[in-house]
Amino acid sequence: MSDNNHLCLLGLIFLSSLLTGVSGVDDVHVFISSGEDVHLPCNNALQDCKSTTWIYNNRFRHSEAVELINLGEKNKDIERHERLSLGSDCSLNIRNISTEDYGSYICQQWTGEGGEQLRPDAGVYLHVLHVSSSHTEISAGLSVTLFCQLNSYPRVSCDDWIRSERIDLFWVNQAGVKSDSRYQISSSSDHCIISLNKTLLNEDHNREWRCEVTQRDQVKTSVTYTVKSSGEKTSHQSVLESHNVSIIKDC
Ligand SMILES: *[C@@H]1O[C@H](CO)[C@@H](O)[C@H](O)[C@H]1NC(C)=O
Ligand SMILES: *[C@@H]1O[C@H](CO)[C@@H](O)[C@H](O)[C@H]1NC(C)=O
Ligand SMILES: CC(=O)N[C@H]1CO[C@H](CO)[C@@H](O)[C@@H]1O
Repeated sequence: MSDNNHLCLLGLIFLSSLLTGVSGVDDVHVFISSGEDVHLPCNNALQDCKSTTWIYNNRFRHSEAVELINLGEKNKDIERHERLSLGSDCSLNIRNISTEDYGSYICQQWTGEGGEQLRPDAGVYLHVLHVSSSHTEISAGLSVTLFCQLNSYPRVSCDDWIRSERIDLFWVNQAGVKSDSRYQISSSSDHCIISLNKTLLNEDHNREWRCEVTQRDQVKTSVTYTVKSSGEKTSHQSVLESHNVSIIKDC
């Protein structure tokens, strides 16, 4: 193992103890905004990745777990296979995250097809933040609602998970002031959607609004929206631009 890998492993252990806190189970939680690329660490990897299998679990969408990578080879039968790749450290890379990619990802090591499992499962929970808007083009006087949604797959019930992990969703204005911290939770036993809306007033145009997910008061990921007016009197066209800040970085 190279020094880099050591550092990475240490980082992940620190991260997982930080994020799981009370539960004591060393699953890793990764928060990411839609459209970004994500790197899911495999904490039980062996020297090469020929033993690595990645499984995806989201009972809300699939009745059974889906095998994404089988013994180091990508499963070409799945819809999103073009966005997936296996890193040299056996991590799972997913490009251009969509809101439907949230869920539980499990890294396993096997001796071969139908063989024995070499190490305990290593789990990663992926939580996806997505911001959308009621209008893509804005004319003067029109009120625009921005929607911010976190799609999650908690191990326990959604309400318990949010409370115990102290997850919060906020709209933050350009001055860094939090507003509208009341969010709505819709949940079933298998998934959890936390949503937060913000209606823009006229004076909010040309300003930046950021939706942030925090866990234990630390920002995990955020999406920034800038509402821009073109200044063209005849068309009154405005463009909604989005960019993002990713907090959990690749190893
Ligand atoms: C990312 O995915 C969205 C649909 O989810 C698609 O519209 C967009 O073109 C994709 N971007 C890239 C760079 O592939
Ligand atoms: C946000 O808007 C959606 C769609 O209008 C609505 O279903 C949801 O209840 C709203 N959420 C909040 C927290 O107001
Ligand atoms: C869609 C998008 O803007 N993704 C960007 C999110 O932020 C990361 C890190 O700054 C960029 O690398 C992505 O391109």
